[in-house]
Amino acid sequence: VAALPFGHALWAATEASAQGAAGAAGPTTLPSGLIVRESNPVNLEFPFSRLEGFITPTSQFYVRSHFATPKLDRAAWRLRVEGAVERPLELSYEELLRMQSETRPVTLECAGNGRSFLNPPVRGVQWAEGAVSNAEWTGVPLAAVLRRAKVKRGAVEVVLEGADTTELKSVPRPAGPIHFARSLPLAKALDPSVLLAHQMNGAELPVDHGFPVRGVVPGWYGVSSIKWLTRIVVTEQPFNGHFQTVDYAYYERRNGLPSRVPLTTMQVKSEIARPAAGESVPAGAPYRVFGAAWTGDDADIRKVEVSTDGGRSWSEGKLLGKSARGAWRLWEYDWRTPSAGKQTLLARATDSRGRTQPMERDPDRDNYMITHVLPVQVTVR
Ligand SMILES: Nc1nc2c(c(=O)[nH]1)N[C@H]1C(S)=C(S)[C@@H](COP(=O)(O)O)O[C@H]1N2
Ligand SMILES: [Mo]
Repeated sequence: VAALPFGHALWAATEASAQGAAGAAGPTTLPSGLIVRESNPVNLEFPFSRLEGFITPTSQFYVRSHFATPKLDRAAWRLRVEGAVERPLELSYEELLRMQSETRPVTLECAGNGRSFLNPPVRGVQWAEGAVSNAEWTGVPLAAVLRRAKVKRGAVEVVLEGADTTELKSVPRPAGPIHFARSLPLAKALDPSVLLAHQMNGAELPVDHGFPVRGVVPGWYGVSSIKWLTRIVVTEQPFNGHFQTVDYAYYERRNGLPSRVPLTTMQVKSEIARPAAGESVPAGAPYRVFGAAWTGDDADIRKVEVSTDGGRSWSEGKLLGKSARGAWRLWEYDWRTPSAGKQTLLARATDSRGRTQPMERDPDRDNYMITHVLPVQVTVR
């Protein structure tokens, strides 16, 4: 693998060698094309090189589950709303569905997406580029449920808790089982775009995606979009649960002090779907480079620049469709391929807040938020 001007030689690896620990045989692929990263718990990757349309078909949407999948019964399911509220609630599935629902496209990206390209390797599921997908979600705004429960003055956060449980093995750990849970600051919880979703792409949620009801938090890493939602707790103190501050957190330097901060908003990022790493493309011919780009809340993608010469020169790609905040934007770039040889393609996105993908990995991000520009090496022949 050729050295690149910015000092990393990853991504160019083929699927098999990018697996690292998964071994030479490579991962299993399901009939839908999903790549099995782990089967127990279920962790399945969208084959990103098969990106076609704006909406990811449900059968191809990545799955990230930490513990055994809870099989919940619709009739017995209840959503409890408690804590710092005037009127604690217990909603049945029918009661929730009687409330006004909205439908919006939202991209979920796992904060560990792209982890297999880090060198040296870091802990966690070894995702390539497909722990990201975009679906149309239908659900009741969380804000409407919170209004019913009447949030007390002095409330600061809203914790969403799933029905799935585990006993942690690593220290520090509390005694006994814990649920998967994450909090949102009250202002984010009241943002009308945050949904308690009961449908995905026009059908009931599949069990792996959180049946019967999950949170969908646009613009935030997937971890906040709690599946198998059964409890909402409004708190008067910030929540410091395991998946809030120990895991799914990183060190941010504040006044020179590394401080533990929960992962929240997605960082600006683009990925090339085609050509795929290791692909051969015909020489001296037109080739449509194709991918997707996304960013965090309150911003849209403004441009995607593409380099087909390892970063020496850059040209603007074309953004496709319309911008939908919280959802990815597809893009393309018409490449006239050169004569035979190895070529390195790069894509770099910029959002409406002027934030551009970094060329270098920030080591403080440890095993999350992998957004630096990654090379895709292809053979022109
Ligand atoms: N209850 C629960 N919610 C969860 C998880 C989980 O393991 N349990 N995983 C989270 C993570 S890390 C991600 S990236 C998204 C993935 O959602 P998906 O499986 O529908 O793609 O769900 C989030 N919500
Ligand atoms: Mo995730």
